[in-house]
Amino acid sequence: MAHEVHDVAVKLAREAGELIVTRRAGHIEVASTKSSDVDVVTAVDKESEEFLYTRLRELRPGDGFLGEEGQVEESTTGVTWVVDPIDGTVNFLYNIPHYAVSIAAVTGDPSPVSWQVEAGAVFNPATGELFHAARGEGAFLGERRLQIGPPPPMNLALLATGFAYSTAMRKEQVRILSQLIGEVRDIRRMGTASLDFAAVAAGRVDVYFERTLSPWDHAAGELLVTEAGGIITGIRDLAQGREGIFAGHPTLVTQLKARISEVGGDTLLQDVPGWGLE
Ligand code: LIP
Repeated sequence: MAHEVHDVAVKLAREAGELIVTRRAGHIEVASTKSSDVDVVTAVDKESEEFLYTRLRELRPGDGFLGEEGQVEESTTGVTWVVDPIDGTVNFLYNIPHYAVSIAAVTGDPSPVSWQVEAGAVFNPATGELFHAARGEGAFLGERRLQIGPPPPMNLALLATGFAYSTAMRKEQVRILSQLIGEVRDIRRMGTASLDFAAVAAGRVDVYFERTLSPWDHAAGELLVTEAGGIITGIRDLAQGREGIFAGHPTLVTQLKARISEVGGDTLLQDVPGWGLE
C-alpha cells in the first residue's frame, strides 16, 4: 500500500507545484491572516488545497483529508492525506524560491501522536527538487537515494530551526537560540519546515528543531528523515508535534534535546504566555 499512495503523493505534489509556480509568476497578495498579522494566507494557498482535495477525491475516493487551509474529511479507508498546499507561504509571498507542496499519506488516527506515515512527497517547484519516500522503501531526492551520514560533533553541526507566528513565542525561541548559537557551527532559518526535514535527509543540515509546527508541516518530512536513517522525536517524553520536534542523526538529536532542556527550551507551550496568539 505504501508504494501505491507514494506514487499518488509524488504525482499530485508535482501537479500542485506546477500550479503554484505558475501563479507565482503573477501578482500575489495576502488574502487573509490566521493566528497573527504575519501568519498569512494567499489565494494560491487556498487554490492549491482545493486542487489537491479534488484530485484526491478522484484518485483516492474514501480517503480522509487534513489540510492547512481548513479542508477536512474523515477517512473511510483508513488512509488520510495530510496536506500543506504551500509550505513556506511567506517565502512564496516574497518570491523567495524556497517553498514546497507537502503531501503525506498516513494510516491510523491522523494525529502525530498516533499516525503511521506511509508515504510522503515534498516538492519545491521553484527549484524542481522533489523529495519523496515510501515507508520501508527509502528516501529519495529525485532518483538519488538519501542516507544521513555520521554525525559531526555538536560544535560543528549546522542547526536548522524556525520561529512561530506569535511575537511572544518568537522572543522565547530567540532567547533559547542565543544560548545555543555559540555551541554549533551555525544556524539556518530557511522558512519552510518540510524543506528543513528534507535538508536533514539530504545532509544539507545536520539537525533540525522547531516548536509550534502543525501536523501538515511535518507529516511528509518525518518520513523523509526516518527513511534516510534519522530519527524524529518530541521534547521531554512527548511525541513529535506542536510542543516541539527534533530531526536528525540519533546522536545529535539526543545531544541537542538534552542541551535545549538544560537551557529551559522545553517549557510547555501552555507556560509561555501568548505563545499562540499576538
Ligand atoms: C511555516 C513553516 C516554518 C515555520 C513558519 C511557518 P507555513 O509554515 O514551514 O518552518 O517556521 O513559522 O509555520 O505557515 O508557511 O505553512
